[in-house]
Amino acid sequence: MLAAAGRVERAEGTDEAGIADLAALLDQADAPALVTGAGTDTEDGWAALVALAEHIGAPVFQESFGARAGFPQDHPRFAGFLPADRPGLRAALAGYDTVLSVGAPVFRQYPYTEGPLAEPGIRLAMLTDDPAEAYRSPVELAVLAPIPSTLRRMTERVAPRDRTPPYRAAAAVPEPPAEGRPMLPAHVLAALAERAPADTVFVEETPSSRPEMHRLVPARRPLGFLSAAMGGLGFALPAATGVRMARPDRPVIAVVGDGSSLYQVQSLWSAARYGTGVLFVVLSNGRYAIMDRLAEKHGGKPSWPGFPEVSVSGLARELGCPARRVETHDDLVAVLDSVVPTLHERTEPLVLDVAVAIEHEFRP
Ligand SMILES: Cc1ncc(C[n+]2csc(CCOP(=O)(O)OP(=O)(O)O)c2C)c(N)n1
Ligand SMILES: [Mg+2]
Repeated sequence: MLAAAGRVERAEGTDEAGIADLAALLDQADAPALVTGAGTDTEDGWAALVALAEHIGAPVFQESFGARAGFPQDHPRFAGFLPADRPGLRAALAGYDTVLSVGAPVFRQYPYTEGPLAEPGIRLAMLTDDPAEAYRSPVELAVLAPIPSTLRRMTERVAPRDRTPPYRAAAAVPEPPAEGRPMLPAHVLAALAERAPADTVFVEETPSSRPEMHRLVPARRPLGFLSAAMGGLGFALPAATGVRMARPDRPVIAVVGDGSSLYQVQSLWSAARYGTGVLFVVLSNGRYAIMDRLAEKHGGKPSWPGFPEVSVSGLARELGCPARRVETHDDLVAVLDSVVPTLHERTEPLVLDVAVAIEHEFRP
């Protein structure tokens, strides 16, 4: 398959031809699915995609490894995150005959695996306002146009379909760890999700527990999820600080791996210096756990050491940023109960350096 679009149509404003082509594609489908991503992450974009998904009763997947959420992840039409590998992608899309991506490339993948992105015969198309994304996506049709207005006009044109039942059950929340057992990342993420207001901006850089974060911490408002697309490290701590400065009306929580935090730890000085009340939750397992898992998968042993002696809370304090080490679930719950309700007003940042067990399985 050529890694390029078969045909690219660029709309100036919202072009009639592009709208008609996309509407026809959906009308011709027996089982359409939608995929969304960073390009739809505005108030307008979410509302317009919700309207289309409800009108045609289609599931909406979130792109893998994306920078932002394009659809409310607590909506009954939300179908979860696409897997990042091709066999996983093919399996996730196998039940559909037409897949329309809105505001996301077709498709982000990691790591590379052989074979097509979707089973042969499945029609792939996209609506995007990003020319580069359109030209490098192997779709039969890419329409370049402003996303929200195009979605609204498509929804007026496409025939409505019967609603099918919701696609996903709510995520199973883990029981707290038994007495004397270590916390897992899922315990921390569930405790955050339970307490965080719906308008929280979660900034993610937690490599081995990202799938758990996606499962347990749904984005409920536009700008509810931010990440460095494709997982380059060094983004989350300064990004969270910057977002809080730009949007002081939104609570901001960064969830960051301990290894990842070391790529950017000096930014905690800025968070303190500029009085930005971000909650930084560092999942401290003393390892580059994901790299260890990848090395094992390739039949090798990691050539990099663990770093259990490194104290991220110690580093934070030396940089002038208030910080606490958290070792037990009771302590975690107590500190979150006192801090999370203050996040709208806070001007003092806080690092929680949370001891978690190493994950021994990882499926991106
Ligand atoms: C700039 C950059 N350097 C290196 C990597 C490769 N890398 C991906 S994850 C990772 C380690 C992450 O460790 P940690 O944050 O502790 O997360 P864990 O896997 O333990 O959950 C590294 C080095 C990267 N993605 N980006
Ligand atoms: Mg780690």
